Amino acid sequence: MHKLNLLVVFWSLCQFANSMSTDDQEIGAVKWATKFEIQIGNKFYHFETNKANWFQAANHCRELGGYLLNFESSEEMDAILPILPQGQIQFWTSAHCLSGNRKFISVTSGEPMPYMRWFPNEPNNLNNNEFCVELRINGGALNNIHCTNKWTG
Ligand SMILES: [Ca+2]
Repeated sequence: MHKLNLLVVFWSLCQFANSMSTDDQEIGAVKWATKFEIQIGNKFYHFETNKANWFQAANHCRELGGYLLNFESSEEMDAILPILPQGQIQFWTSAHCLSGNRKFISVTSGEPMPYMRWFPNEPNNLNNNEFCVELRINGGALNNIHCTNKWTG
């Protein structure tokens, strides 16, 4: 586990969704074990402690061979939350509405987000300028927020 040395940071939360056959999955597991060290079901996860805005986080996940995280179900969200570093921490998710129609699309799949657990009164689109979606560990829910936010601690 990485040492937490900042109170508020935006971190990247990448996934590698494994849709290969069982044999290939084992090979995939070895191949990805060092980069995507958390496995739940057939998905591998990795989080980064480098601060990044949403665009940087999305690109960084692609560089690693993964994508920013999609929550596909309530169960997946409940499973990953206790594993992540706890505190006033925000992780970027793959959800955005940059196309301007206020529909939240996954940059990972290009499809509407399969599951979104919002904080009460979210998504509020404060100042008409919140096009990306963060996961806040405190409260364990989603909030839409400015895509270029990059807290400096
Ligand atoms: Ca918001």
